[in-house]
Amino acid sequence: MQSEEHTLVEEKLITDKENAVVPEDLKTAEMPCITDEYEIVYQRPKTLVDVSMHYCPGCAHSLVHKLIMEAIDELGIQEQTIGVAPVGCAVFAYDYMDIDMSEAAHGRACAVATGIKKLMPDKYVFTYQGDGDLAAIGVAETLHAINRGENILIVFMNNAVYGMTSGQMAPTTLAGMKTTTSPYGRDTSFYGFPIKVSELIAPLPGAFYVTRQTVNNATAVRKTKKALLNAFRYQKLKKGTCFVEIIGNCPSNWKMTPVETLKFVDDEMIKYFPLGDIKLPKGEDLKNLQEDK
Ligand SMILES: Cc1ncc(C[n+]2csc(CCOP(=O)(O)OP(=O)(O)O)c2C)c(N)n1
Ligand code: SF4
Ligand SMILES: [Mg+2]
Repeated sequence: MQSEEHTLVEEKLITDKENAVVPEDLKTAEMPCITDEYEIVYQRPKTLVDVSMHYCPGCAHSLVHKLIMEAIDELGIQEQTIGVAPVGCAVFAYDYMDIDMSEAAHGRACAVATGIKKLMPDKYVFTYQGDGDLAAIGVAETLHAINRGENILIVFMNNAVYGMTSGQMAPTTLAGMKTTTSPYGRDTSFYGFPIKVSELIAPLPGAFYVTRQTVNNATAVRKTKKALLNAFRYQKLKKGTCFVEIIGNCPSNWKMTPVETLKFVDDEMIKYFPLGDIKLPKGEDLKNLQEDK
């Protein structure tokens, strides 16, 4: 948390450059007090609405929203993009994404996205869905949309639980993982095994690009951003569905601190859900991409 004094100095630097005063204890030899001397290296993407989000502290949803919006900004496709929000913790995604968006009933995002894309084939259409939404109630819509090769992007947030409804077991809950409906840990002899959705859908002929990423460290965040950028770009080719699975977290329902969840992703989640590209487009499929943004 910033001290009151520090905040005041920052305000001074921004609003009153000529007369800005830096207290002795904040001064360093290298510290210029004119903001024009700084190069801007990071800014909130303009497509990400400047409001507080409702997510719990440390939740990956907010970070992934930002990455999607950065990708849209960088590709300059804000006006041409339509998103479909899920039912789940990200149900209010449309409050944060300054693009055209539609809500879908629980699990039906791929069906809604299909309708939108068929009516407006030149738009960039994506769904944003949790594991309960996509892999449980929505598994039929998801498989059929991909099998039809719908030219949409599916962003699949896998946090291994039903976050919004207080942490029930999801199709992706790890073996042994405690949830509110598996309080002694998921017993696979009773509940079955966690589904690897990316591996399940990759063999479908309609799947064009399938990758699994995470966001628990800076390198992973950059890779996820690249995957999202590629997935949006590939949509122009009209060759099939792009599927970007992102291993997220849920500090509140995993009963961990945000930092502990990052370690859990490394130690447990990505052991069962290995990261990387599962299906890549063939070179010849990409030959028309260069002229596109
Ligand atoms: C038809 C229907 N069934 C059940 C629910 C209750 N419900 C709301 S969100 C949710 C699960 C969300 O989990 P997930 O998709 O993994 O999203 P997360 O909150 O973890 O991001 C459920 C079962 C609902 N809203 N509608
Ligand atoms: S309950 Fe879990 S998934 Fe939902 S906002 Fe909180 S941390 Fe994120
Ligand atoms: Mg979930």
